[in-house]
Order: sequence, then C-alpha cells, then structure tokens
Amino acid sequence: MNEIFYITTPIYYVNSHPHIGHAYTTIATDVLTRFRKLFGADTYFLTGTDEHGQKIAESAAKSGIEPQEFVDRISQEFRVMWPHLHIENDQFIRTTDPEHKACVQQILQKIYDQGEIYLKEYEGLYCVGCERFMDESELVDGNCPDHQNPPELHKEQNYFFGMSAYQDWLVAELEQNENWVYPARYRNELTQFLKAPLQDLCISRPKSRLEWGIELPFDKNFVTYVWFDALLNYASALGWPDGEKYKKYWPHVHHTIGKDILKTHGIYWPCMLKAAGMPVFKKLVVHGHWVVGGSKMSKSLGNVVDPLAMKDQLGVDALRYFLMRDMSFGEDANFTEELAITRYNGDLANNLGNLLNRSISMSRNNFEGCVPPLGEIGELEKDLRNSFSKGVETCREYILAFQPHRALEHVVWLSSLVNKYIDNCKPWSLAKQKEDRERLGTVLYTALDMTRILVGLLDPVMPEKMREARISLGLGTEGIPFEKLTHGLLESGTELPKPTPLFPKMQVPGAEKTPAKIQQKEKPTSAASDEGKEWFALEDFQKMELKVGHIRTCRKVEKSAKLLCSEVDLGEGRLRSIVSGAAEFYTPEELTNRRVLVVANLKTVKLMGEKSEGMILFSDDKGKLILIEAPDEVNPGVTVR
Ligand code: ME8
Repeated sequence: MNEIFYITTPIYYVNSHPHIGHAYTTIATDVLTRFRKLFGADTYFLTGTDEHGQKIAESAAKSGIEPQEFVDRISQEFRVMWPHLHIENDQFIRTTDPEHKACVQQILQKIYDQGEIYLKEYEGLYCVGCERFMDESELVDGNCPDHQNPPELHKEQNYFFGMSAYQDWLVAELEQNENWVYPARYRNELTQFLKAPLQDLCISRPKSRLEWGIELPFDKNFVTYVWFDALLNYASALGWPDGEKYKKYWPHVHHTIGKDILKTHGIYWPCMLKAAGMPVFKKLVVHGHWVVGGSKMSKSLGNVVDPLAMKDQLGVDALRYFLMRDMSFGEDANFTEELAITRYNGDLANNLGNLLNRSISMSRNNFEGCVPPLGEIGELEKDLRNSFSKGVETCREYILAFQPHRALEHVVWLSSLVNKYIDNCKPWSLAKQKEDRERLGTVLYTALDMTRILVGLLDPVMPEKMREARISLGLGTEGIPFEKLTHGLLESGTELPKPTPLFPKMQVPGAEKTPAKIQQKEKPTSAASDEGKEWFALEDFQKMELKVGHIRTCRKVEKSAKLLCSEVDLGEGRLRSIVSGAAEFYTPEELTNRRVLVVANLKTVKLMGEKSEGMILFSDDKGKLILIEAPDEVNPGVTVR
C-alpha cells in the first residue's frame, strides 16, 4: 500500500497581505508534498487563512469595512497568490467556513461536557500581534520581542481549558518521541518551557470586547479564543470526526510552521487534541525566519518582501529554488536580492543551465540533432553512474528527513560532477577525430542521461522549468517517475529540439562596486606597534574573502607525504581543487564531508603538480594541524567575517 502523507501550513492571518515568509512556508510544504508524491505517496496538502480575533477585527475597523467583507478580500489574495508560485494545495480552508465553525463548537462542547473548561476572573498581559497572553518573563524591555510593542493589560471573566492537567503527559510524550518535533532544538525549547508549571489556557473573549469570533456553544456572551479556533482547522478541513478524508489522512498529519508559533503548536495543540480524544500529530516541522537587516520579516514590523515582485525579478521557479536552497531548514536566513541572484547565477545559470545547454548543443551538432548512441563505458562513466545511484537515494533521505536545502545542495554537486566529466572528456576535441566518434557518443549520451536524472530530482522544486528541460531533452512534458531516475534509460536516437537557455545569467545589483567599504584609517596604537608586530587596517583584512566550504572529496597527493587535495564546494556551482598540508594529521576519509573555512581569493598555485585554488584553514599548534570546522547548518559559500 502507498504511504499516506498529510501536510499542512499554518493558516495565515488576513490582517494584511501575503509576504515572502508566508510564501516560504507554503512553497516548502509544496516542495515536500511534490517530492513525497514522486516517491509514490498518497498526499494531501492543506493551507488556508485564519480570519477571527482581535487583530483582524481591528484591521477591518481601520479599513472602515465590515470584518466579513474585509476577510473575504484578503483571504482571496492568499488564495490567488499560491498558483502564481506554482503551489498545488489540495484544499484551502477558511476559519469562517461554516463546517469549520461547527467543528470548533462541537469540540468545545465535548471538552466542556468532560468538565475540562471552567469560568474564572483573570488578569494578564495580552499581545494582540501574537493573539495570546504572555508571561512577564517573555517580554524584552516590557515589549513583545516579536512585535516590539507592549502587551495590553486585560482583566475580565473568561473560560479556561484545564491544560495544566496534560503537562506530565506532554513532557513524557516529548521525551519518548525524539522525532516528534524537528529540528531537535525546537523540541528542546518546548521541554525547557515545560520545566515551569503549565498554566490553564484562556479560551474565550467576552463579546462586550470582541464580537468577531466563533460563539461558545455553552455561553453566547463569549466568542472562542482565536488560537483554539484556528488550530482546529487542521482536523475540521478533513471532516472531523467521521469524514472519509479525516479517517484516511489524520493519522499521518505533519504540520509545517515557522518558529514564531512553536508554543501554540507544540504545547496548546497536543493538549487540545488529547482532551478531544484525537490522535496527536505525527510530526511538527519547524523552520526559521527570513530576516531583513537582522529583523524578522513580518507584517507588524512593515519590512516585508512581496513575493510577486520577487517572482517577476527572478522567475517563479528560481525564487522557489533560492528559498529552498538558501535557508537551512530550522535556521534563520538573510533575504537579499543580491544573495538570490548570486545563487541563481552559481547553481542554475553556470552549473545546471550550462550543463543542459552544452550537452544538448554538442549532441545536436554531432549526431544529427538526436541523442547519440551509447558505446562502451569506462571507469569514468562507472564512477558517475555510481555517484548518481547513491545521489538519488541520498536526496530521498534528505527529503524524508525534512532537509530540502541538503537535497538541493546534493543535486548541485551531482550536476557539477557531470560538468567536470565533460571537461575531463573534452567532447569538443573528440569531435575532431573520426575514430573518436564512438567515444564522443558515449560521453554525450552519459552527460544527457545524467542531466535527465537531475531534471527529475529538481522537478518538485522547479516544476515549470523542469518541464521545459524535459522538452529540451526530447522527453515530452510528463514528469519522470522516481523509479526511472536511474542511468541508461534515455533513448538513443530521440530528437533533441533546439535548446533555449533555461537560466540566462543575471546581473548582480551593485556588482560593479567593491563590496567592503568600512572606513578604518586609524594608525595602530603605539602600544601595539611596540610589540614589533605588523598591524594592518581592517580594510586590508577585508580584502581577504573567507567562506564556508564543504569538502566533497579528498585524496592524497601522489609522491607527497604531507599533501592532501580536496574538492571543495563554495556554493559557486563548481568545485574548487584545494591542496592542504594536512596528510600527517588527517586521512582523506576524515576530511571528506566536513564543513570548513576557506580563504577563497588566493591566487591559484600549483603544489606538487596539483592546482590549488584557495586555502583550507587549520589551527597550527606547534606544527600539529587541527581542522577548523564551520557549523553543519551553514551553507557552502556563506561569507565568514
Ligand atoms: O501566526 N520567515 O499567522 P501569520 C519565514 N494565523 N516564515 C515566516 C515569516 C518569516 N519572516 N513570517 C511569517 C499566524 N512566516 C496564525 C497561524 S495556524 C493554526 C495559525 C510564516 O499570518 C511562518 O510559517 O502570522 C509563520 O509561522 C507564519 O507565516 C505566521 O503567519
């Protein structure tokens, strides 16, 4: 039986317009769903909008229109945005849907009847941005750290859900199920939070203060607290309690969220599910934030990037690629146009696009516009086939582990292996000799066949561009099934249409200017110069380009006891060859796959006949070298300062 995979995004507040943060979560969920589909799963992908609560009521009032009209308008913006970004959700839920409201009321009534909801007078600090009460300990200088303004003091009678009764159960659940919350540090954050006594959850708002919400079924003077309403969307959408979809998909539910809503999903939600007698989610998958100039991008802070504007600039699929590749899942990432274009040029234009163009053009020119015949294969082809067989499986594992950035990094590496294979085999020289024709066919066939596998692996991320690539490879428009992502399945003699560049190179904004412009003209202090050291200014240091690299392969340099030669990924769409004098301290296997620091702008030199295009940094303790490693979550090519 096929694996079943149900995945959700948060439902977004409609108090303002969609931005790149919402686009990221929804694209990531789309990419994960498409990959699972490719692997053969029966998938269901839910997104939607969160439309009740004080924040929305206030925004509607500011716009001078009724809340319903207001939410209809903005919800529609989200709904129409997603197809523009090649997002294929199965359902779009709104919390103002009548079926959702009925579900919320039924569950509230059930928990009330169980005696787990009670009325009491309460005083607390409420952040309208977060739509929740906050502990004083969460505030920074009296402000909510996410919204950077002080919470309001609310004192009123309200209904409470006896959440504290579930504390021990939740702690045990987090302890027993290591993979329940991913990445692990968010699980640790929850465990840490649960070290303090858990408070009961206020689940109502008096209508005298807020009318815009779902009425409590047991007291018409109150509406439901927006989070209690919103979280239930994940189940109401499937037709809880006895809908066919609910029965089929609920046991396989995964939630993708940003780290800002960890507490509501990691604490409130499992307790609510437990009280309602429903199985808890299978996995909570938490990503970091896109930041602009060091601050989280958010509607409340007004520093948002419009996804449609970015799509117009980069193209939808390249935008999807950048978002998936540049954010290490779980970590924050910086969003700049320059980074997006640099990534595009490195991975897509110079690496994959170049591979497609040259392998198709050379095949067309030398084999009457068709895929060449495959002749006898040698060691080079066997190595490449081997890397690809392993590579496809590695990508699958990364996706199943919710690490799309890693999967893409791997695909780009595979692509650079094929480019390197072409460079080594020099088909342009083979084309000049008649007797090399069979070899020429084998090389070009191999390059095209491997490119076909890359196109298949990238399909979930760039569906439109990879469709164009399939057409260029003479494969037609249909996607390539996962089991066909294996070598040797390209048919010789297939006609290859004239290629148009899939990823034409883009100009990096401001590339003509020198990047480092920090002023540091002061002379060294006399105390410093007294020590006899040569001091130099910051601007001199900044001439050095330090980058994070990923050592992909490493080998001993022949006839040298000291030298190792590594192939290092610096996020440039090609691998650099770098020689280091570390053979007495490390075996090649020990250095392979390490993240390291690299001086990236040293002049290329030859050492014992090997090209060296940079320097890997080691600490040197009286001649003993120890590798300086970069954290695992930092992408190759990231600058070190
Ligand atoms: O919290 N970087 O809705 P919301 C990455 N309605 N992702 C970001 C982001 C950023 N800078 N900013 C927002 C709500 N997001 C509730 C959810 S669910 C039952 C109710 C994404 O409109 C990220 O997924 O504030 C984050 O968790 C979500 O948008 C918050 O969206």
